[in-house]
Amino acid sequence: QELHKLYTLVYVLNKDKTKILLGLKKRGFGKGRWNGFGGKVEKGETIEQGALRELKEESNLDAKNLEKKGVIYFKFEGDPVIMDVHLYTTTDVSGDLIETDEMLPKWYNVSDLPYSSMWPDDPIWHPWFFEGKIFTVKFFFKADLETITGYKHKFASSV
Ligand code: 6U4
Ligand code: NA
Ligand code: NA
Repeated sequence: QELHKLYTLVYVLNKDKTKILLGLKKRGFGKGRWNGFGGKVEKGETIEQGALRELKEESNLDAKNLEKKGVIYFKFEGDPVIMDVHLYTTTDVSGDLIETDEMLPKWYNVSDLPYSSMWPDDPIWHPWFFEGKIFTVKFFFKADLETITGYKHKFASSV
């Protein structure tokens, strides 16, 4: 029996898409790793509302519009829960970027991302993302949260 839990992940890019805003996660799941902004979708909100809320909570930024880019599924050995991470991007944000209890934000050149301190699946799907593809992918991890034992992906026209 599979149990799915909904999460969001927002990648904020600058207008010419040469820079990406990442946050160093200061607590909880993925602590010590650089990733996009996001979290659990709460009861009573849509996935997109959850994405906007988490972006705001974690960076203080408001996004005008989000573009859906994919869904990344994570299965960890020994855990019945599948994480469904809904991936969005935006180049249109307003407000003052701040460090929060959860995230230390930093702009990176997309050509120079800190992959050794990111989730190990990121270098696999980033090329698809940066080529503008829409995709679904499922990653199978060992319980160590570090080792990928396999993945399956598909490209789509929408997700
Ligand atoms: P709390 O502390 O309960 O408020 P919450 O912010 O709701 O937590 P969190 O931060 O645990 O949820 O959610 C996990 C976040 O990590 C989501 O934004 C998805 C993101 N994430 C998970 N796997 C990722 C991966 N491989 N690469 C990545 N982000 C990932 O960049
Ligand atoms: Na989060
Ligand atoms: Na949350």
